Amino acid sequence: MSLLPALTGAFGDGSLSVAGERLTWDALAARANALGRAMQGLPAVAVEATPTMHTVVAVAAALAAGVPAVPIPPDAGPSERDHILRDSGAVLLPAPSADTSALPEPARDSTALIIYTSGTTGAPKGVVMPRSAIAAGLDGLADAWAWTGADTLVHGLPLFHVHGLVLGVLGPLRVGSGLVHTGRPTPEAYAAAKGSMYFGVPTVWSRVCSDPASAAALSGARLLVSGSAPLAVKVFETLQSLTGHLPVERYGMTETLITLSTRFDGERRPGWVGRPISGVSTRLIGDDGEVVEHDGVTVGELQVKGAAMFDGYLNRPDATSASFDGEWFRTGDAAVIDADGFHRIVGRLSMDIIKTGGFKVGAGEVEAALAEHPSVVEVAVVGLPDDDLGQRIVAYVVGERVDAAALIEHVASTLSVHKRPREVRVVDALPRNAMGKVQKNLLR
Ligand code: MLC
Ligand code: AMP
Repeated sequence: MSLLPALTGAFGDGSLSVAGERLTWDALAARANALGRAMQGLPAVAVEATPTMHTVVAVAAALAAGVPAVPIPPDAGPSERDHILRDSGAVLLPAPSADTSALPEPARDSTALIIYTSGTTGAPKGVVMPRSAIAAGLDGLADAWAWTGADTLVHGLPLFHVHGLVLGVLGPLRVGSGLVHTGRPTPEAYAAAKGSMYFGVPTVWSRVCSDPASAAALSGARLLVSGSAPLAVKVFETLQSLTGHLPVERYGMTETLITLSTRFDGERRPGWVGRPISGVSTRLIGDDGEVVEHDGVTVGELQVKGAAMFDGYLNRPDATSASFDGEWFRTGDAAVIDADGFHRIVGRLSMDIIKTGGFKVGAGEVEAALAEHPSVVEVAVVGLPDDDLGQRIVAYVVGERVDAAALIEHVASTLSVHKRPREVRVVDALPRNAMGKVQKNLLR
């Protein structure tokens, strides 16, 4: 079976709509095949991943051609953009060919996407994702959510990460469901779209809860799905009372795709992310390397393995081997598993990974950008609890004549807007331990 049957005429007369532009499956396939034919032989293509049909066509074309697609956040500043282009070797999109016929299916194990993700320090790493992983990951979700061609998926998530791009675009292209991408994930746009399945990060669901009229309009849907960050129990319960739906919560990572989810036909428990999707196994490892009991209370590092695994970090064999314990991928998330196999994510092992609005941001990357600024002598960046964003980025700065707005703008314009601190707090000194290491737990 091809990775994306939508590009080979398998689904008849369905359609998708992205930010107001509609295409039938046939028209999408024609555009993707024409552009893909012109891409053949390129090392990788960079796609300026605006929330538009152009992005969907370009990514579909690269997948049709078997050329790795590298989505670039459209708001990426020069240093982030230069890093991604240099590291991936991706080239700009060519002009489409006139030939719109279907391309032969590329090898199953070839690279489909290279998606950049933040670590605790340094520049983002390119996650090399093979076609086979995308097929396995999407099939697991289709099973967990009974996701079929009869569905219409609605979301407005960014198209440069796993949630919006792999689940939210390649999902419909594999399953044959309709897609309405709303451009931005606003409550009003979700309400107007009248879909059967909705995707959102917790910030989106919390904003839906603040708009009861829009929330009520989702009551006719089949499944509301949350992921990319923890869904607060309060939001889960408010969503239930306003929409009549218990949201499905799922957990994943760029490197592993979605590994855990509650099911369309199973228990949905606030604060818990369910069981492994088909083809995935998990284990919990304690501080001394021992396997932790499934008693619902003892915390360990969550490790996962399965068919939807990435091939490694591009040009970073060191980081790749450090992230595995044998065949098990170390998620860096702390979790518990109960006797029924239900998983709850209790936090991150490292304070240097911040999740803000569902975006993963490395404290070290933001600290490095701030340290370049002439007014900054020392800086430490942390994520503080935030009702809207889950965590908000806060920079503690030691410096001279610090202008908070200028520092925030400096990060927004060199990295990307979502990596900017929401707050800058000027301090006389950073708390340090006897070794001289900044004690971020004291800042939090
Ligand atoms: C503020 N703004 C600025 C700015 N400060 N613009 C330029 N420079 C500055 N310094 C602007 C913003 O661009 C925006 O403008 C407006 O102010 C509000 O900004 P915001 O507070 O950030 O809100 P918003 O943009 O609405 O973002 C909320 C959000 C977003 C939920 C829509 O965080 C989001 O899209 N999150 C999804 C992240 C995601 O998809 N993660 C998945 C990772 S994959 P304007 O004009 O644009 O409104 C993964 C695996 C898995 O995690 O499990 O799924
Ligand atoms: P990313 O690298 O952007 O793919 O982000 C992956 C991280 O998001 C995971 O390691 C988790 O910390 C977090 N995450 C994703 N889904 C959930 C969830 N449902 N609950 C809690 N954390 C989540």
